[in-house]
Amino acid sequence: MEFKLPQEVVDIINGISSMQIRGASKIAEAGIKALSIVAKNSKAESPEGVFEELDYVSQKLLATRPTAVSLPNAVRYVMFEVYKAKENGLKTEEVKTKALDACREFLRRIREASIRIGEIGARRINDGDTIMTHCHSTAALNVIKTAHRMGKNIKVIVTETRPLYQGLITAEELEKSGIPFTLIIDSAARFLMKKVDKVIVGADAVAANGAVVNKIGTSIIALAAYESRALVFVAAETYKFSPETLTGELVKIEERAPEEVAPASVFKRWKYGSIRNPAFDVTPPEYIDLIITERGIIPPQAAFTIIRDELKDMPYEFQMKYSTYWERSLEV
Ligand code: RUB
Repeated sequence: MEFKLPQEVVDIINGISSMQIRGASKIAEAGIKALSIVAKNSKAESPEGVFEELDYVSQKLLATRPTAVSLPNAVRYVMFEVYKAKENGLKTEEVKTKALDACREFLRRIREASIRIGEIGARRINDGDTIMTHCHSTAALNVIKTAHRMGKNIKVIVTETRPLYQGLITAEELEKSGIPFTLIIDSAARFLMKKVDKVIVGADAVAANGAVVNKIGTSIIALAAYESRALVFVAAETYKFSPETLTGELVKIEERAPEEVAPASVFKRWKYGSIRNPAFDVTPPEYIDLIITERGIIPPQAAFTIIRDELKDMPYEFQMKYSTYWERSLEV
């Protein structure tokens, strides 16, 4: 069934796919906002109707970008609450209320997790530490900002993060917070690693074996840190752990347009050449010292237990229905 989505929801869907809205937690937040707008404006006259409308927007949201697991986890949480309400015989308006309550609850979880990660992670930062970070991660930055607020004297090395330069967003935030930083090109990461005590990055997904999917280049930085005996910390809310990886799927790595890497006027002339532009890569658990979650610090090998707790009583088919593993049409 097709529905006419409110313009604000269409804008969110387009905003995520065009990366105006970006970063795993911001993407989840925007997805939840879209679901709550649909629930609020729903004209459905049956519990099934409410479920179908929300399912429709969920599928569109899941078509936007495939890698940040925060989005399917957020969608799945809300849809499971709506599904249970419908199955338990609640009335139409009550199902809508359940949907809105679930949206509010997940938003609260996003906000609280972010603050808690800052507090927990900051305790592991020492006075005088030099920290390298990659891309722009709200969670990683919260650790750095909280450590700074605690009075720890820290310096940050920020990679520019080609091709879209999200490192500049990080640099601007550090500037506003009065935290000393140095911006470097991505390929200078190993050259400067000897000055680094800790690498702190965010995550788009954490797999059941503790591997971390994050912005392309993260795995090279982790490798250089390992070689140089600098510690690697990943700041990741528990809603970034991927239940799909427990049931055999791999996290899908988004490949973006070649125009982000080189001008079309150049590569369109090439007879022999092509461009690849993977947006994320996978850092194996061996190169990660710890993952900072809002429930505490865990070794990457404990990722499985977080995922198992998240899934609890969710039916397998339901879990699969809201996985980004499946191809969907983005057309709205
Ligand atoms: C962003 C990125 C971030 C994670 C975590 O990639 O890789 O490190 O999403 O971010 P993109 P946060 O810019 O392609 O979305 O901690 O803010 O959720």
